[in-house]
Amino acid sequence: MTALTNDAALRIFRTMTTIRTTENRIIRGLNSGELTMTFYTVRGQEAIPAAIGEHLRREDYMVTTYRGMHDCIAKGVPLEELLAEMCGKSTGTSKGKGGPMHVSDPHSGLMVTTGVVGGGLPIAVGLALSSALRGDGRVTVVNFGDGATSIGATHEAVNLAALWQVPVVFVCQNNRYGEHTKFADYTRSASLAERFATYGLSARAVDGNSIEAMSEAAEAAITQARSGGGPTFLECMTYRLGGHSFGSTTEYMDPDELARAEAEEPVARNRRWLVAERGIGEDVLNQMEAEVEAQVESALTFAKNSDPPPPEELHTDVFSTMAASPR
Ligand SMILES: Cc1ncc(C[n+]2csc(CCOP(=O)(O)OP(=O)(O)O)c2C)c(N)n1
Ligand SMILES: [Mg+2]
Repeated sequence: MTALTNDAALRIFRTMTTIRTTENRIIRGLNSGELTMTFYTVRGQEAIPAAIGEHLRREDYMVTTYRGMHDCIAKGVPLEELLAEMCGKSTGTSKGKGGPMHVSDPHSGLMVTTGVVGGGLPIAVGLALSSALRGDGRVTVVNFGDGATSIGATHEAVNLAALWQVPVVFVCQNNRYGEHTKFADYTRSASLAERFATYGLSARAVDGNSIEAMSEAAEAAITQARSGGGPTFLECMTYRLGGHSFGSTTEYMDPDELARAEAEEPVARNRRWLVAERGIGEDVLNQMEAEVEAQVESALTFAKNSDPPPPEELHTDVFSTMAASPR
């Protein structure tokens, strides 16, 4: 295991800042009517993919969910094309026909975004199996929520991955809520890592809001998968700092717990850590934040200035060959 350098910690924090700045800008646009899209907050979950992205290669595969903007950014999907896709524009990763819940960008290894809870895991195990058969050295990372651990497909996928020892990392982003239901109201398991360890793969819980802890866990899991050591299940402990989706309430959430999580939210927390424990200067961080702010604004301008796909392209890219029309 290599020690986390200040350069690596700063790269991870920059990715977190890009994610947070992009979300803040989208929320501002949605609130004012400037933007229209479905949006699932990733606020509070930034450190997980930012640390994972630091240890992945461009050709590695990633699978994510509707709550996946942070994963897309961390995997290296170009911000302009990502925002254009989310805005339904022809310059987007899928020419604006996928939208925010179906982002895919094979050029950067972001293979699938799915709205089907638990649906990503079998796809990821298939991708990892293809890498094992081809011997291409790629690792697949699949992100999913805590609620997805109550779906049958999740268990089928983890079981087969452990049996076949394919190069996959299961990243459970445990934000303590499945839609409007809190963790303790849908399972008696205290620890998902302990429950999934019984399938016979490496499994551990990690502080998903710490750059240092997440980077160490990600590096270990990715190195193990790449070297043929088999899959890992990471239960990344975090907290959803808002309602399920844009416009939905938080009234069913515990207000004290939410306030405590907000006080320890990962962007501010890791910024404090970089200054206090890593000796990074405020000037360095301020400059980075200003650069990111400008980059996000310019990417959004690109997206806003792009055209939607033309009506005559309605059926293009939908099927590999158009099926004959029924009579
Ligand atoms: C198979 C399936 N069942 C139910 C839903 C409805 N649904 C959408 S999001 C969600 C909650 C999932 O919670 P979790 O896996 O913890 O992910 P999070 O939203 O917290 O990221 C549910 C039940 C769905 N999209 N797919
Ligand atoms: Mg959840």
